[in-house]
Amino acid sequence: MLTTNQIRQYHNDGYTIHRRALTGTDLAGLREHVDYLLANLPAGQRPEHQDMPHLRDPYLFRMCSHPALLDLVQQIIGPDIVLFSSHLIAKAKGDGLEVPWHQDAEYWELEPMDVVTLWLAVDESVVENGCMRVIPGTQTLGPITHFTDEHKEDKVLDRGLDITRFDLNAAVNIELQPGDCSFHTPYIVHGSTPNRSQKRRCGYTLRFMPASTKLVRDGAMSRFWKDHPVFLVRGEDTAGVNRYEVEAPSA
Ligand SMILES: O=C(O)CCC(=O)C(=O)O
Repeated sequence: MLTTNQIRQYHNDGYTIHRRALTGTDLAGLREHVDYLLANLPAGQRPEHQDMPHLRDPYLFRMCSHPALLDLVQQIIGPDIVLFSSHLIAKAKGDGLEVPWHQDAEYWELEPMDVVTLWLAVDESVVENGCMRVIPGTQTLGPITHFTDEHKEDKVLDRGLDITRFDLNAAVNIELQPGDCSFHTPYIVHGSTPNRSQKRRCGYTLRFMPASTKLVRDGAMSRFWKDHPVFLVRGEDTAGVNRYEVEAPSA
């Protein structure tokens, strides 16, 4: 379980780290499954761009509903938990793409912007192979204007922030061992460097919102979110603001 200090850090600094969230056969199974997926990517697909894989992969969907992970998430957002999205970001050895500095909220239309990301380390993720970096406290700045990245084809995202306005000495490297996880808030400024090392760096990001957060389906980003499936993975629909899928994805 998360300690009071971890929960306080999440709210005050915008992130926290939790060790050994997934262990034993669960962790071994995830690593084996990811190895298989990455070895069998469709031709031309980069391993960083595995967006929403839980919608087509029952194994990953089950991982997104893993009781041990939901127990942690519940401590942050409460008992009614909605699986909003997920993204497998694997940076191959020697060739992994940079994730530009950004705020996740730039890509989402949620009311309120209450959502937590659980970043689960599939591989060891350290400075050498391009671990995630966060700038603590930046979540209090609210939405910041993003710019289309000049070299977006070499990046995981097409938009980024003018980072010169931030003190990069304050950035924290989120170094994790397989099975560890971090949590971050939707407005915290974060990113990661390319992976030039000889070690793959794979993380699985799981995004959860409380059932009181509404996914706006008919707003400015409706082409992305209009028909996006969301799942009540724990608790009850107490707020009635979303349309949930009734069945888990099947193979
Ligand atoms: O995996 C990374 O390096 C960045 C992940 C990220 O931007 C996120 O989980 O929101």
